[in-house]
Amino acid sequence: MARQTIAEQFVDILGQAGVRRIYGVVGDSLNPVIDAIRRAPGMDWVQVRHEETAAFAAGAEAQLTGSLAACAGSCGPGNLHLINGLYDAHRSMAPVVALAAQIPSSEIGTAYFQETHPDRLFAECSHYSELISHPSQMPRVLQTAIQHAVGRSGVSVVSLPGDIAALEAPQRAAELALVTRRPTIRPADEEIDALARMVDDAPRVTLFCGSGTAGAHDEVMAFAERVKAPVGHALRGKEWIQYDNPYDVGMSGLLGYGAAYDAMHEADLLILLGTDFPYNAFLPDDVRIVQVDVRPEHLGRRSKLDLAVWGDVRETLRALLPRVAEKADRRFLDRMLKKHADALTGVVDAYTRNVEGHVPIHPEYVASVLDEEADDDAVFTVDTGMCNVWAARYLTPNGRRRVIGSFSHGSMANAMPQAFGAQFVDRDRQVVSLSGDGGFSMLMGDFLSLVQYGLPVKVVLFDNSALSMVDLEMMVAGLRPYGTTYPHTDYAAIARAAGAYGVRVEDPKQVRDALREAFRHDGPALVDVVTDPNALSLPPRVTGEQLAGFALSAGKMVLNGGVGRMVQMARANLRNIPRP
Ligand SMILES: Cc1ncc(C[n+]2csc(CCOP(=O)(O)OP(=O)(O)O)c2C)c(N)n1
Repeated sequence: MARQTIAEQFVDILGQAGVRRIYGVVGDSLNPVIDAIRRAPGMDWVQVRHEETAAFAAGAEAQLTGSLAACAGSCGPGNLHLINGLYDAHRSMAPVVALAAQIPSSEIGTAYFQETHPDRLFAECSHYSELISHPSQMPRVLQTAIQHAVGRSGVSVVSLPGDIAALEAPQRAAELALVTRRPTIRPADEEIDALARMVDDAPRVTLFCGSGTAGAHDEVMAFAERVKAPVGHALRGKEWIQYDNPYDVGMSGLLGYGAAYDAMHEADLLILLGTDFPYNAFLPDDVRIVQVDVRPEHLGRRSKLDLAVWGDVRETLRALLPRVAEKADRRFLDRMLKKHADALTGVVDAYTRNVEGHVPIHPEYVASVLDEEADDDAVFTVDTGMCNVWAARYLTPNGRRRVIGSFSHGSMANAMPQAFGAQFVDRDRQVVSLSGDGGFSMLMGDFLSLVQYGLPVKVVLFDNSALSMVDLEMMVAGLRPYGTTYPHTDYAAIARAAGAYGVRVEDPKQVRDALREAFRHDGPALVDVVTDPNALSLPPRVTGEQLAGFALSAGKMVLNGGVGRMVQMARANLRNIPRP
């Protein structure tokens, strides 16, 4: 069998681990690997304009498929540009291997041209970050990197000097036994029994769900039915738990709505399911709390726990269900469902009146029309900023749609690059980027990559010429907004100049047709909707003096606003309450 170079072996092994493409920008030390990719069947090089896009794209791909994705950067500045996207992937628990090319191995430690130490730089945003300084570390180092990324769900970084990449590998890598899937984790019987006792002892139980409830919709519903528990969620739990949910009481947190906060605080027992929800100010401190999580390091770091359960949500609930007694009393649940429906109705009545006639266009109107017009299996990517609020309130999950954002890392500019990666997974699936003009312009260069690859991503730009989310933050802190505005920019014209479909929308009557037209277009499209920068979702009737303190207002709903189709669902759940 012909010998392989280290570069060829690297690409070969990534292919065995299920990687189909590597996103990045070429350069010096990376060139042997690029050449190996060019020759490797079944592996593509995806050329981006900014390496941060490469990392966001790989992270989105991994979040969509659940399997390994990859990105690469050349030595020094090339791989340094990956860092923010890698932080995001790591904190979203997306399995990604990043190749950080390194300067010639003989020069490390001499302040050589472009010298950095990626193995150190990426230590904080990875489970594993190592330098290959001798060919005989291959294939073991790459195998270990893959297994960290897949097994622990996150990022691994391999730093590889260009001279070593070009050397012959000491052995072929044909028969590596790679781990490509995580096992399920079932808690010990003692924990399950303890949890069952606590549930039986508690008259009122509330469930609060995060991204760890992915794949556990049926189990959560069955458990909620058995113990008559209201079910709230964090933003990352929304896409997995909010649909077909007769127990839904909404979302808690800074963007929260409905009765989730009340249901969590008025329970006797709160069960946190697969959530690392960071805002402990929204969690009760006088209620018994159990947390179930597949990552033991998540347990108890947000609130004091009465029981910590290390396990998958689905496995835990499957084991738990037969051991808990059915509760007959659903008064708490029904009271919370009513509270939830009332809260949403009040908000909708106060807020959505006449938005369809509002100029500049009301962003919530755009989001609600987008929700209606997008496909039932669309992938939405959502920029950090006010788009998070619109997505949380208006996108209606159904178990087939996906919503990806920078929900743990909170980086701007994530949406369009994530859409880029999501569209590579399936060119026939509708991928929609909800972009802020601040976020979009930050990595706008990679709109050119969408055009270059003919990817039919639809960018819906909430173009308010402002960094609105920060405006709001400043007001909440009692500061005068400063440094938060941009001059008006015709992004549709920029899109057309780049070779894409671009349309600018200033009249609310044109929003629906513009979206339909863009969705019909067989290629990249940008809908530049000029939106109202003052459409901050403040609670109705908030006065200036109240603003500073309103992060701690009674309902803990920092941002208030419309809630789209959720109000219908909440009302339907009320109608379905069994009559005695
Ligand atoms: C990389 C990065 N820089 C700065 C911030 C702070 N920040 C959070 S949201 C935001 C404003 C986003 O503006 P835009 O994308 O225009 O959306 P809008 O809120 O106006 O809808 C800023 C500056 C951040 N989260 N990430």
